[in-house]
Order: sequence, then structure tokens, then C-alpha cells
Amino acid sequence: MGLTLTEKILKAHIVDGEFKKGTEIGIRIDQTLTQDATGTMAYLEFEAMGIPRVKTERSVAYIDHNTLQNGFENADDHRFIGSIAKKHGIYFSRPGNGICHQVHLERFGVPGKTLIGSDSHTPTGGGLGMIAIGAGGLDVAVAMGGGAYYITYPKIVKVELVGKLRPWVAAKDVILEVLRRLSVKGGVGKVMEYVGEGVKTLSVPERATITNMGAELGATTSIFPSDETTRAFLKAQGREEVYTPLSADADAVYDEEITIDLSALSPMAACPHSPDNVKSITELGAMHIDQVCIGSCTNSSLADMMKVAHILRGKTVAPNVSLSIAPGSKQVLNMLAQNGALADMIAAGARVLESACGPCIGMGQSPNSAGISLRTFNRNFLGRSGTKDAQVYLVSPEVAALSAINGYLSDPTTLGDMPEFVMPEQFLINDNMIELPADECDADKVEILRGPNIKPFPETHPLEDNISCKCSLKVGDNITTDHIMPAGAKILPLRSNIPEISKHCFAVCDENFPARAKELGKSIIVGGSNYGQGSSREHAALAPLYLGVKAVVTKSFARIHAANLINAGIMPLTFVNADDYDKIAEGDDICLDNVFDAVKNGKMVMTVNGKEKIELACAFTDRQIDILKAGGLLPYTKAGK
Ligand code: MIC
Ligand code: SF4
Repeated sequence: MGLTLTEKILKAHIVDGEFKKGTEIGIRIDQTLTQDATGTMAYLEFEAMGIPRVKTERSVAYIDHNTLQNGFENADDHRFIGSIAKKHGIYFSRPGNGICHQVHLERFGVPGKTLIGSDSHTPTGGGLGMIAIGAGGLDVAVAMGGGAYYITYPKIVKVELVGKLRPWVAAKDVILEVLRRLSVKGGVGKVMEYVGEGVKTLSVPERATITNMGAELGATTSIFPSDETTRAFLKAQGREEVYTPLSADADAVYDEEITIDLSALSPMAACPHSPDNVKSITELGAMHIDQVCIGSCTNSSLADMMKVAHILRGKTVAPNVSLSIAPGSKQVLNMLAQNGALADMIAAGARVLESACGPCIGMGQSPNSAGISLRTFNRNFLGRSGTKDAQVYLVSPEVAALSAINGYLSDPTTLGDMPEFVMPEQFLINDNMIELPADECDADKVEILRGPNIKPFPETHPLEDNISCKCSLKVGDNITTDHIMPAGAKILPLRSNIPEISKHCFAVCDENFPARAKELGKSIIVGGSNYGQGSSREHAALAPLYLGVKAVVTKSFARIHAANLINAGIMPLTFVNADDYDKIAEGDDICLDNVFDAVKNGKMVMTVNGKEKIELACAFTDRQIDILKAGGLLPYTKAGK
């Protein structure tokens, strides 16, 4: 029986467990990446492990999220990460060099390798044929130290692409179609493997747009084959030597299959407030808009920007619209400057931002009150833009640019013929903003620069056998990490200071939660299905840890968040009968007895208010039980496990 591409790469990297669906496997990690908003914590954790030098083939630290320096905090974090990278053998991509996923694709990604990153959009690397997975900072720290990364052996979905996109229909529309069909829960426990004739018609950056936003499906990762298109991209990046052809066997067996006819797709938008709330642009009509933001790790490649510049050329942004553009990397921005496309954007009235995440994570450009914002990004969760009542629609760069000119939502297929945007034979290669680590023999001389906002990892607590506490919060379905630990320009600078950032935990749902939980000392949280979807930020587990949360009980969890809870020593538990969710309320007394036996048997009983008995599932592996008993992955790793 033939193998899928995912299986081939996983097989070549498995170091623990058996190659059996649904079981936990440990894989060797070749490359890691961090960004600054999760990086400071990840490097504090790496430091605490006491390993002098990273053991990966390549580890890169990027500065791209916290780039608004409204106070000393972010700048201090940048210096800290730069110095710790230098000391421990990590490449350092300085602020201004671009968004981690875009730069990694351009300069570091290698087909067939494994990559984990402390950012949920790490699967962007799947566009180059990598198994690239988003993870919590602690998992990345362990991988940098040479430890395995653990995932549940995923189901593999064959996504067969047939046909060819019509002019002005984009890769963004492909992934929006997948989201429309499968929903934000549709990829949980799965790898989306793209195959078929249609693959050849998509460039590497287009493939990367699709794998990037596979994160919104909840998928473990997404992957494309590595083929002649991949070779051409790597050659144009001056890295042809890392090319290897890779694809699934013709007789590979998949767990599920879907087919997408590229030629049948039209421009689409994900409507507020979920990436799977997808409608066609025609269906939405010529809606009034207030703002357009182009950029993010999903849509900021050179080809995306060239299409935008083409649409803007000789035009003016409509008076009712503010248009911002953030090219994804210094390479892209520099090439736009050289070929004149940047001048077209500036002349049209675009507000050109630095190559960074920017508005995507609420670092500036929050829309006006109740503003309608079209964004080429990947997430439109409530409040993420920084304006609570804003309405954010996710669209392709083509839709965004044309709408900015017209002042209302517009369908780019009305533009008629599309010029061919050919990839350059040679990208502009200038790695002067990537600092190399110090030689191993000089590492001792590197001083680590710490600012006063950088506080140590919170105190951890080993699992207790009997837990009596209260339910401090009850929330509904599809709670995102943006609900649990909001981002934005005001809160992100606190990422290195858990006591301070904890004061904002669940602020979107209930502003009183942090004070209440702290006062209770110990508590549990109750949630609905797909709890913790979205980002990889371990702060969504570390803040609850700091606030005394012992367990989170839900109908189901998103993958990375469940792992982050275990890594923080908090039990993710699920209702055996989803209806039992209704039997518990905020403020109820909770008892979890004989926890040690329960975690071993996979079943726990939760007593509510001394009478109601609710059955919970806790299907932990032995490794996870040991982590919980140790009080989390950090003490577990320090103890030499
Ligand atoms: C996001 O897009 O939500 C982020 C900000 O990149 C996060 C990481 C973080 O919260 O720092 C992610 O996707 O993991
Ligand atoms: Fe940055 Fe947005 Fe991409 Fe997250 S999704 S890495 S915030 S650009």
C-alpha cells in the first residue's frame, strides 16, 4: 500500500510511538521558529532548561508582532530575544525584516523537513512541502533542546484540486471554499494534503496562502507536494540546492477526500466574526466599507503585492476608505521599491506600513466605531482588530484593492483580462537583517539583555489527587485564544509579564474574571466545543495557571490549546455527554476526587454542588499524565524526562 506525503515525512522523523492512527507519536524536529510575542516566554523556558546550544538544524527567532514601540517593553523584548538568540545558536531576524512565515518560506524552508513554530500559522511552510506545525512556546523550547514534538497521529485528508483559477480569483478563495465546506472545526486531528492536476497551476506563495489558513480549519497542518514549481521558487531564492521532489504515492490511501474545482470558484469573503462564515462577493453585494488592510502572513507575497499595485495604478483610494498595505518581508518591500510598484501604491494614497503583522494582531489601524474593514488576513474574531464593534471581512488582495478604489465591496472578476504576474527568475536576496549566532566558543561572552518588564515563568503546581474548588467562569462554543488572552497594541507588550497580562484574561467575555479567579485561589473553567481555537499563544494557558485554574472542562478542545494546557499543568477535560454542559453554572462548587486513578483510567467524575455527578473524559497518554503530575512540561523537562 502506498503512502501519503504526510506519512512519508512523518515516518522519516518518528522517534517515539507507533505509526498508528489516533495514537500519540513523537517526531524529530529539524527546524524551529519563534516570533516575539510568544518568543520571550519560549526563550525564558529554553533558558530554564539549561541547554547551552540549540540542537536543531536551523532555529530562527523573528521580530514581527510587537513592533509598535509605545513604551520600552517591546523594544526590551527585541533586545532580549536578539541576545539570547546570539548566545544559543539561533538566527535572529531583526524588526523590519518581515513576518516570520513569509521570511521563513523565502529564506529557510526546506521540502521534506519538519518545522515547529510558536505561532499557529507555521503551516505556511507546507507550501514548500514541509511538515510545519504550530505549537506552544514550551514545545518549541523542548524541540530546540533536541526533544521530540508530540502529536496525535493525524487523519490525512486528500484535497484534490482540479481545473485552474479564473482570472482575478485567488488562492485565498480556495482556502475560503475549504473553510466554507468544512468549518473552523473541520480540520481538527487532520492533515490537509493537496494533490491533483490543479496543484501545478499554483505558485509556492499561493500554496502557502492555502496552507497558512489551514490553521483556521483547526488542522494539525496542511501540505503541498514539492515539484518543479517548488524548485523554481527555491532557485529564484538562490536555494535550489535544498530542493527535493516529494509527493504521495499514486496508490496512497487517505482517510477522507474532497475535490475542489478551481475553475468553478469565485471571489469570496469570510464574514464577521468567523473565518468559516463564507459568502461570495456577489451574494454580499456592493456593501459600504470604511477600511481596507492588505498584508499579513496569508497574503503579502510579491505576487499579491504586484496585483494590488496593478489595481491601484493611476487611481485614488476612495474618500470613505483608509487603505493600509504591509508587504510581508523586506525582500518584498525592497523589490516593490525597485520595480516602481511601491510608487503606484503611494501615489494612490495607500498608507504603507512596515513589514510586520501590524493590524492583523491589532497593532495599530483599528477601524472606526462599527467600521466595516476588509482585510486580506486570516482571522476576523470579535474584537481582534482593536475595535469591539468593528465588522471584519477576510478577502483576497484583489478584492481588497479594487474595493479600496471603489469605496464599496467589489468583485475583481469584472476587471476583465488579467496581466500575467510572473515570478521573477531571481528574487532580491539580501539577508543583512538576519543576524547569525555567535560561534559556540564565543557564546559565553554574549550578555543577555533583560528589561524590567521581563518576569520569570509563573509558579507551577503538581497535580493534586483531590480538587475542591469553584467554577470561576462558564463560556460558550468556539471560544478563541483571542477571547482567553486578548492581543492588541495595549496588551501584547505584557507578553513577558504573566502577572500583569493575567489581568486581561477573558476581558472580552467577563472583565471581572481575573480578580474573581485570583480571589478564589483555585477554580475550574467550563466551555463549549472547539474551546481555544486560533492562536498558539501559551499565554492563554499560562494566565489561567497564574490565576489558579486547575482544569478546563469543555465539549471539545482545539489541538494546540489542549497541548498548552497540559504543558502548563492544567487538565483539559471533556464532557462524556455534551448535554451535561447545561448542568453546571458559574459559582458552583466542584469536586474532582481520585484524580490520579481517573487520569489513568481515562474517566473522571465531577461532583457539582455536592450532588450532581458528571462524567468526564480524560484520555491522556502516560507522557501527558507524567507532565501533569510534574506540574507542567517545564518541571517535567527539567527533571530530565
Ligand atoms: C495570531 O495570529 O493570533 C498570532 C498573534 O500570530 C498568534 C500568536 C500569538 O498570539 O502571539 C498565533 O497565531 O499563534
Ligand atoms: Fe502575524 Fe497575523 Fe500572521 Fe499571526 S496571523 S503571524 S498576527 S500576520
